[in-house]
Amino acid sequence: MTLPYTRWPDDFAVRYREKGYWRDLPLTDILSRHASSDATALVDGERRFSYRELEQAATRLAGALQRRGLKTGDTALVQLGNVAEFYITLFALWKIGVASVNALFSHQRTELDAYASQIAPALLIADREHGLFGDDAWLETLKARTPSLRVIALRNDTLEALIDEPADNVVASPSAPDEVAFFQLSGGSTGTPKLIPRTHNDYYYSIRRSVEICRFDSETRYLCALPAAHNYPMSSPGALGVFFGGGCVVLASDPSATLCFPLIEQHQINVTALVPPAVSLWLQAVGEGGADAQLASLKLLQVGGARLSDSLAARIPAELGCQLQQVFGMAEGLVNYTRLDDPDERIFTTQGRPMSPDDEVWVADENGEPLPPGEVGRLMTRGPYTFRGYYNSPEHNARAFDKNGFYCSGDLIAIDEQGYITVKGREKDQINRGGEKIAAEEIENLLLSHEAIVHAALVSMEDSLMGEKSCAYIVTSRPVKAVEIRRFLRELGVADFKLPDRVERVDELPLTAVGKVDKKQLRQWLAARQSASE
Ligand code: J2J
Repeated sequence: MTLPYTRWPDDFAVRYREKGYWRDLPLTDILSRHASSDATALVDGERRFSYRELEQAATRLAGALQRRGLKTGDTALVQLGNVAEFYITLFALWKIGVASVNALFSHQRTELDAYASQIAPALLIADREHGLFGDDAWLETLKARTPSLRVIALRNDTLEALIDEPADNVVASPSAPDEVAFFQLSGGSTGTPKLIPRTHNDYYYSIRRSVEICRFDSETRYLCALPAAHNYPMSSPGALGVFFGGGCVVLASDPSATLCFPLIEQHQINVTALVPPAVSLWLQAVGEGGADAQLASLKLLQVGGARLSDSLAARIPAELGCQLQQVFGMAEGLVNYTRLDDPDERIFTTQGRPMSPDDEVWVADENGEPLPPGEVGRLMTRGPYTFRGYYNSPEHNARAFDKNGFYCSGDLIAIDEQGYITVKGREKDQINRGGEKIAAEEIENLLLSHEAIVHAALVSMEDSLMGEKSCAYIVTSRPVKAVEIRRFLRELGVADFKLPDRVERVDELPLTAVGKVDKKQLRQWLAARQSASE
């Protein structure tokens, strides 16, 4: 009936409740508290949903799934893009206590397979519009491989009919507030993507506190242009924060200026969230003239997911005509914000400070000892909405946490005397491609399954727009072209953003003194090549 997860120790749970962080309410409360409101909650293209309608649609879907035997403690694999059905499904599953993994729409076979094998889902909700589900070929493979799968509902096919079933005899049965509500996706640094159990209590607190800091309310009109399933546009404060406050979410399928600027004007959007490369493109679009008027209603622009350069940051108020808020968060929990009344200097040059008074954040040296303010080291954190362990991953957890339950995010940071954080780099073996995270090991393993590849190492290379892109260094038994490698990975079924932007064949990979691939050396080679070609 309940899913296993690493709990907070009892004394922490007591304290988090005493302080009012954990209120023992299910996440369904975010919507049901507005159930009698006719205010517009969600706009998806031509479709509009009031709070009442959204709540009713979620209840109908919950009932339809309940009638098909889904129950508390079951799990679901969900893959929906930025469409109303994403939220209808989210709330429907919370209502009946089914914990989902919400895959990104960019995910392909490899990622979905990895999630399905970790959670053994009873339910699959996906979209015929996705290449994988255009016909039943891969679905049949997935079904054969996933004996737990009992119910399948596809958007643009059978999902709509379920949402339209009458809401007879629906029994609200969310999982208990201190149990797993759903799984968030880790950016990852390991071979298989890790899942993050999020409880109702911890996630609801992170949303409420975000709403307070970002001052979301019924006047908020939020454009959701990043992938709706990602933790940032979902909870920081994201769409769930908007729903909590009674505002309106407008969906966009991507963050391009051509799509978003007209939506901002049409729907009088006053806040949105972007990753740094999208900011560059927006600045460029405004620079080309004529767009400023379209952005007139925009008051606040949140930027996070990857490091925003100080110079780009400083251009935002002047050129986009809105306030900047930096957001440094992670699906594992901890979220830092610059505050709305912070001085410009701090907003432009720091990634903010933790949102909760009970976020414990400190900087460790390589031996795990605390460093003084201002020094650069490993980010260590624990708190009322930071998880205590990846799902079913005892070995990885042993490395990712210290003995006191502090999570080591793999980020290298400095904290100033006022508690503000600047992100200085990264220790985890991950590439941050404009906010999209690539676990090097995952791609290296796939590369090694190619018959001609003997050794493989994926490293980041600097990119003026994306911040980072990926380069695969490979040792091969015969000449292989970059296009062949990319085609090979695509055929294995991996999200496009994980395909190496560049492939370098070398005779051997440099090794460190202990015999590991020397990625620092590889990055230096790349940097030298890039500066030579400039
Ligand atoms: C530098 N690096 C950053 C920033 C995240 C809000 C905002 C973002 C995420 C997110 C999120 C960064 N500057 N401003 O979940 O709720 C890098 C760090 C971090 C990792 C987490 C949210 N903001 N990062 O990006 O789980 O390396 O969450 O550890 O995808 O992104 O990635 P993810």
